[in-house]
Parts: sequence; C-alpha cells; structure tokens
Amino acid sequence: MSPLFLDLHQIDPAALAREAALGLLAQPAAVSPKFFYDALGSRLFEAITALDEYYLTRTEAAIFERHGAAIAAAVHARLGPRPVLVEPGAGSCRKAASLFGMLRPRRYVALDISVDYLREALWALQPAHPALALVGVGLDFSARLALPPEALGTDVGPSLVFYPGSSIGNFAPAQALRLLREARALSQGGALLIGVDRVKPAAVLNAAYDDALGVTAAFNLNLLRHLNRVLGSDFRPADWRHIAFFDVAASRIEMHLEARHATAVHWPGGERHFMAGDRLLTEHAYKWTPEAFEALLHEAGYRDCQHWSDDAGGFSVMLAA
Ligand code: AVJ
Repeated sequence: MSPLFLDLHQIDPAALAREAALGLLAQPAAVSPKFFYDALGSRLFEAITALDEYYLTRTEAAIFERHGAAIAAAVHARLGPRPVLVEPGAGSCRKAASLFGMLRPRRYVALDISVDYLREALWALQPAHPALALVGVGLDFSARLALPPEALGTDVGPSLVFYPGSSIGNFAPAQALRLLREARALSQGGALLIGVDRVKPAAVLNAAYDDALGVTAAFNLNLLRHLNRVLGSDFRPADWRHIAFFDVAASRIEMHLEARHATAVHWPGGERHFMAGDRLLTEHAYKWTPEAFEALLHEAGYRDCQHWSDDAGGFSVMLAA
C-alpha cells in the first residue's frame, strides 16, 4: 500500500499570510505557534524532544511503556480490536507508530500543518506497516478541527482521537475547551487519548523551554524565516533573541522573540517598527493540574476519564469518552 495523501487545499496560503500580518500589527505583536512548523521547524521540534531538559516527550513515552497494555485494553474495550486512529498535529508520526503494535489500528489518519514533513513521515512509515491504511491530511486545525470525509473512506463510525505531547497546552483554556469539544465530535462517539503536561516548579519548566544547547532558541527564531516565506517579509533572525519563562499566575510558559536593537520588518502591504526590547509573542504552553484538566474534559462533554501518570507526577495521559 502507499499512503493516501489528501491535499485538498485545506491550508490556504493567502489566509495564513493575512493572519500573520494581523498578528504582527497587533498590540503587542503576536503570531500563532502554528507558524513554527515549516519543514525545518518540524525537524527542530524533533531535536527538542531529544534534549536533556525537555522532559515531556520522554516522560510521556515512559507512561505508554509502563501502562501501554492497560491503555490499549481500555481503548479496545471502547472501540473494538482494530480502531481507527486520528491524530491532529501528527508531525513525525513517531508517537503513534510506537503504539501501533499495542493499539493495532486498521487506519491511521495523520493531520498536520507542516504538509511536506508529514508526507515524508508517512512514506517512511508505510513499509513497516504494509497492511495499514495511512492517510495524511494537510490541515490547519487551529480555527476548527474537522476532517474531509475522504480521510475515513469506508471506516466511518467511532474512532480514537490521539492528541499526545501536551500540544493542547498551546491553547488558552477557552480555546482548549472548544478543541476538546471538536475532538469529541470528530471521534463520533469514540474516545480521546490525550497527553497533558502538569504544573511543576518554574525552574524545571524554564529549563525545558530555554535549553543550554539553544535548540529551542533556534526553533523560535526559525519562525521568522517561515514568516518571511509565508508573508514575503524581511525579518533578520540575528536582530532577535529567544525569551522563555513560566508565568505562575497564568500557569503557562510564554515564548517571545525580543528585538536586540531598534529594527523594522516590511512585507507587501505593511510594516512594523520595533524598539530595542520590544517583543513578538510566539507561543503559550499552558500547564495543567490533573484535577483542572479533568474538569475541562467534563465541561467539554466527556463523562468518563481514565488517567495514567509517571511516578513523579510530571505528566498525565488521559483516555476520555
Ligand atoms: C508541541 C506545543 C507540545 O509546548 O512543549 C517545545 C512546543 N515549544 N518547545 C510544547 C515547544 C518549545 C511544544 N508543543
């Protein structure tokens, strides 16, 4: 089998450019973290997951290693022995692939805004899983999470929405609630398997988002190169520095790019001047307590929630239905 790739113009470059320009003109300037993910940005994120300081991916993988059999049993009890797996923001697809052995999906639908990277990932995955239906969809689900019907083929009915890695952290609570509702509708009475990073001491969080090797700084600065292509702008990454810190009151990491000196950016139809020290907000990564996140799941309409964690209680995996 070859992967089916649905390039249904779900991602509208002109709409992305308009959104980026609006963000650059906002007070203060802010652009969505989705603009991290061009092909290089997706690779830099993969590099982040290997950093000593970035405990998230490793901790979540340890939870799946230790509790994978119980998690798979709970999934099979709800969805039968060969579930359909749908993953928003699938990236390298490595997390899902590591669970194929236990979950035994009959179809894997991977969604990502980084279309070229996703296409490569699926082509690399297919040989090891020749009988599995692999579907890639280029999709910006930040406005709305929904699938083109072609993605499911004849596999309509309840599915497992897989949303690992604490990607939900990019959404403020009200938007996270909306996304969880959309995930629930998307699963058509199936279930949601989600990974959520927990509130923990600021020093640990700050190190995870401002690592000694500077990989997260490169990931953050690469957004400017991506914007230059999306928008036709003339950002110089050397004019900017990476800033990341945990805001305890808001329970979120904030990532910014800060102007090293007075600078300006121009694009067709607009420009903005920045003073030394002015910031461009690039990401929020919200951290949750398990209690608060379970309450959010309930508010989104899920009635049942199973919960697994690591010994240190740093990260949560929840199966909600
Ligand atoms: C992909 C959103 C889960 O917030 O930890 C990693 C992105 N940003 N380092 C996260 C990210 C900086 C990551 N998520």
